[in-house]
Amino acid sequence: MTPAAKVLLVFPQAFEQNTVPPLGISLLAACLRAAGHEVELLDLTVEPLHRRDFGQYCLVGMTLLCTNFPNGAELARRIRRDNPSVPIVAGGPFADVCPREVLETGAFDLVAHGEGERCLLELIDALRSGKDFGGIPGLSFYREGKIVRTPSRPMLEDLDALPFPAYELLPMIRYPRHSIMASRGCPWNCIFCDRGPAESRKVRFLNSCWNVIRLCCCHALFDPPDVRPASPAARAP
Ligand code: B12
Ligand code: SF4
Repeated sequence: MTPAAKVLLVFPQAFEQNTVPPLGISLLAACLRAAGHEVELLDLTVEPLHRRDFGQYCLVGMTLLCTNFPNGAELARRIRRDNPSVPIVAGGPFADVCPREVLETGAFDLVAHGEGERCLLELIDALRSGKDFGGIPGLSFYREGKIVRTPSRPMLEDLDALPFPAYELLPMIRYPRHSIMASRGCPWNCIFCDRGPAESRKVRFLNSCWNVIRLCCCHALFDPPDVRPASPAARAP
């Protein structure tokens, strides 16, 4: 068991503000906290970047979309300049599809492919215990001047086992809407579509009761006047 780590997860500034809290890094934060780690979340589409000592983190992780890649790379370069020993990891749809473009910026150490929940925990364990991360599935990185990619990892089967997203770490008042995850995956194959790293052909649903509880918690915590149960089942006494 390695000691607890302090991790920063960032959604870099994009073309536009997020109108809902970023689900991916909120889930990753909740998983890290459940494992005893300390996490800070920053959604730079809705909040400014205040001065901070990036050297305090054992890892900085970013979600990259095509819309925030340039800003994410710029931020990673700034962090790298003053804190060369802090690993910077990119995940999310853009990093998943374009790992070369991300790694060639020279600002990111690693790209995480696919679902990040287990990958990030294993990576932090490896970094904290000084083990080689080359055996962790779902990563791309430079080794001996070449980009190597480790085998893909299987998708999560039991989505109900995931914790509630760590929305309490975000400025929830800045989002006009909330979202909850009901499923992952899509069985179809439209040629223009990149399903996203947390998706697969196989559809995986959350248990409906658990989902209704999540929805109610979300409203109760962040939007009390507007509690609208999603299904008749939720209105039962
Ligand atoms: C729902 C959704 C939205 C919602 C956001 C909901 C939310 N709560 O976050 C809304 C409607 C707001 C939205 C908006 C937009 N979206 Co959108 N959206 C999606 C959708 C359908 C699902 C995303 C999601 O929540 N997945 C579930 C979570 C759990 O997965 P995730 O975010 O990918 O995170 C996981 C992994 O990526 C990984 N991971 C993520 N970050 C990190 C970081 C680290 C360090 C690690 C280790 C791992 C990791 O681990 C996470 C957990 O497993 C995807 C398509 C898809 N199926 O993925 C498109 C998608 C992400 N959207 C896309 C786009 C283009 C947009 C918009 C630009 C559209 C527009 N023109 O306005 C905007 C961007 C908003 C912005 N501010 O930039 C594209 C991105 C393309 C790309 N290559 O970058 C996608 C992939 C759709 C597509 N195929 O074109 N979107
Ligand atoms: S666009 Fe993508 S997610 Fe939507 S139905 Fe087609 S394959 Fe599925």
